[in-house]
Amino acid sequence: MITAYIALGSNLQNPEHQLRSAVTALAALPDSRLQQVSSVYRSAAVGPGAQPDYLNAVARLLTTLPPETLLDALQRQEQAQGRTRNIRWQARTLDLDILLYGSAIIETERLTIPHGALGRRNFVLYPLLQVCPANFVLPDGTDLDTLVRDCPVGDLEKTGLQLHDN
Ligand code: A4P
Ligand code: MG
Repeated sequence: MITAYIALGSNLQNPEHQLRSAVTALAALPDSRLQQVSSVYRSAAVGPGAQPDYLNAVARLLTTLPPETLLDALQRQEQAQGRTRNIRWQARTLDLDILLYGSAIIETERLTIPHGALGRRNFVLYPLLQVCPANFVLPDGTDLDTLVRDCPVGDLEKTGLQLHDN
């Protein structure tokens, strides 16, 4: 089994409900076991134009699905939850990104792992820190603790919402 970390984000059509549905879908993935889901964090949207606030979380999943198969399943779930893809960074009902897939470094047309935004976004780093082992080191040798220390918490706010019985 590989340990994969999945980032969840939503800022449209009842984001809490969107994240709950996504977690239910992650728990039902074949050849996988959902182990833990972080707290839900709220923050203003990063990107152009006025948009509703986001809710974000990170899930830890054990899986034997190959990365592309996992991506297929995540994209199907985004579609099932009404995601449309037009403009980059537009508001969305659901975004599911593969942050990490074991210690793999993958650079293909469809996949960049570790995910490109991992190192610099507070709404990814803080929830990731909650669900990964202490002293976690990324595939390129960077410590997660250092990245978190160097990433201001900004307006990121931990909500009391819990998506999974960890
Ligand atoms: N892709 C490549 N690598 C991966 C990966 N590791 N996991 C490809 C998932 N997909 C990956 O994704 C576009 C393509 O990325 C996919 O077809 C896949 O083959 P997308 O989800 O359609 O596009 P996107 O999400 O609009 O683009 P991108 O660059 O992923 O956007 P971001 O960087 O995720 O930004 N503000 C707050 N507060 N919270 C947020 O969650 N999210 C965004 C989206 C902007 N602002 C935000 C938040
Ligand atoms: Mg995405």
